[in-house]
Parts: sequence; C-alpha cells; structure tokens
Amino acid sequence: MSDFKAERKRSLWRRIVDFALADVNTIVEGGIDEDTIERLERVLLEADFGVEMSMELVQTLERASERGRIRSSADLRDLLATEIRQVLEAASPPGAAPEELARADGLAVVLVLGVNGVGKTTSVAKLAHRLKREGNSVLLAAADTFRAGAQEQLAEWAGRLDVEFVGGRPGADPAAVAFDAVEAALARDMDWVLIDTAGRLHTQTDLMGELGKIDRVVGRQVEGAPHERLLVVDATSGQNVLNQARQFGAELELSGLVLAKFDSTARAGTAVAVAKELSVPVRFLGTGEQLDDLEPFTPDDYIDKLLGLSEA
Ligand SMILES: Nc1nc2c(ncn2[C@@H]2O[C@H](COP(=O)(O)OP(=O)(O)OP(=O)(O)O)[C@@H](O)[C@H]2O)c(=O)[nH]1
Ligand SMILES: [Mg+2]
Repeated sequence: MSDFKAERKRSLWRRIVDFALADVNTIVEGGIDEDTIERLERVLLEADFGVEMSMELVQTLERASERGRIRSSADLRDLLATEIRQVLEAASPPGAAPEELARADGLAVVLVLGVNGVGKTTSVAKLAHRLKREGNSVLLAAADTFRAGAQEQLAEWAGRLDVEFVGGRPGADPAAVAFDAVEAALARDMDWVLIDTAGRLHTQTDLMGELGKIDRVVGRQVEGAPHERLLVVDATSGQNVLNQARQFGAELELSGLVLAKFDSTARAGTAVAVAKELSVPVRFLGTGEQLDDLEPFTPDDYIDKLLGLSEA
C-alpha cells in the first residue's frame, strides 16, 4: 500500500487521535478545549459525516466534557460510538435485520437503481451470489436497455453465477423486460428476481418516470413488489450521496442503500450522514470488484471499524 493510500485507509479514530488529540494532556487535564473541538469537527467533516451530524457529535462531546464525563480518550471514543450507534439504529427498519433482504411468501422482487457507473450491475451480481449461496433460486433481469453492452454485462454475470437471465433488445421498454422477468420467475416458481436498471440522473425526467413504471408494473404482478428498492451509491462521491438519495427517494420509497466502492475511500462517515439526514439505512457495503466483496452493513461492525476498536 502506498503511503497515501495507507493514510486514507486509517480509521477515523486514528485520525482523531493523530490530528485532534495530538496532545494527550488535553483530555487528561480535564475536558477538551476549544482547539481540540475545532479539529475534531474538521476530521468529522472530512470523513463525510455531513454538517448536521458533525455539529451534533461535537456538541455532544462538548457538553459531556463540561460535565466532566470525558476523562480519557477512551471516554471520548465510547461517547462517539454511542452517538453513532443511536443514529444508525434509528434509521433501520424496526424488527428487520438490516443485512437480510425482505422475504416474501412467494417470489421476492428487488429493484436496483442509481446514477451512472456507481456499481449497480456489479451489486446485482453480488446480491445474486449471496442469495444463491443461501440456497435460493435467482433470476437476473436486465432492465438496462439503454446503455450499449449493459445486457451482455449482466448476461455474463448470470452465466458465471449459473442463474437465470431475462433481457431485452436495445431500446426496448425496461418495464416490459421487468414484466417478462417476473412472469418467467413466477412460471418457474423461483425465489428472487433482481432487476438491474440503467444509470440515470434526477434531471432526466423521462428516465425517472420509467423507473416509476417498472415499479408499478411489477407491483401489479406480485403483491408487495418490489420488496426492496435499493439505491446504489458510490462511497467515494461524498456529499453527492446525500443528494442522490434525496432525489431518488422523492421518486420511489427507498428501502436502503448499497454503499459501493467502500474499499476505495476513507470517507466512511457517509453512511452515518445518510442515516441522520434521510432515515434511510445503509444495507450493504461494496468492498471490491469480486462477487464476495459485499458485506452486510451492521452498526456494530461498522462502528468497530470506524473507531478502530480492533486496531487498538
Ligand atoms: N473497488 C470497487 N469497485 C467496484 C465496486 N462495485 C463496482 N465496482 C466497479 O465499478 C465499475 C462500474 O460498475 P458497474 O456495476 O458496471 O456500475 P453501474 O452502476 O452498473 O454502471 P452503469 O450501468 O453504466 O450506470 C466497474 O469497474 C466495477 O468493477 C466496489 O464495491 N468496489
Ligand atoms: Mg449497469
């Protein structure tokens, strides 16, 4: 790993210690001072916690410090962990394990959406891999009839995974592809259909309307479908993730986010910012380009990594 990359991959806690708590005595001598608070805030903002969350964390720390509740760096770390856990848990659907996709009695349908190039198709393949490994039958639907090569890309994944595939001709109506896919899966009594869609921007109203159409069409075929609407976002795009989640969330009720390319960034705060500002849970982290590189997102694991509890 290059020094630069090593630097970027350091846990948030390492960065806090090195940058904000450089003088250990700041804490030992009673509370944290103004300078430390400012540096802490900067580290949080740089890690993409977002303004709202960073401010709130810093205020909580300040108050705790005034009450003499921060007597060591361990106190500070515990307090951060508690605050972050609260926000993540508040955004999780009650009763549901965030890492489990919604089950249906019969066929379950998952709609995967997002802007261009974020990792949608790869995430569909990874999810299929995961479901198949758990013993489910899976069908991949290539509802991206827009980008040249998109059909072949998903068909290739289906071949590698040895799962069913339904696609459409270039320019075909994506809702018709989704319809055909669901019909085929129902006829074969299958467990899951994962629908891959074309990348789109919220400004492309016709393409956004098309998503709504796919959603309605499958909803008429299977009760409660789509059972999941997963927005894939690129973890390296920082605060844009919030905008994308807002814009797609205005169109469709999202059930969660897949934070792809998480391996390429140290700006891990995005997951917390999204939970805080939008109440949408992150469900999976994409951690590489291979099929196994998809990790269920659980607050405990995430906080462990973020605050370097395992590094300590
Ligand atoms: N490092 C890393 N790369 C990823 C991850 N997920 C996807 N990629 C890479 O990102 C690139 C784009 O992935 P796709 O899955 O084709 O993205 P997409 O959103 O389907 O793209 P469009 O269909 O063109 O909108 C590919 O080179 C993937 O290998 C991830 O979790 N980590
Ligand atoms: Mg794609």
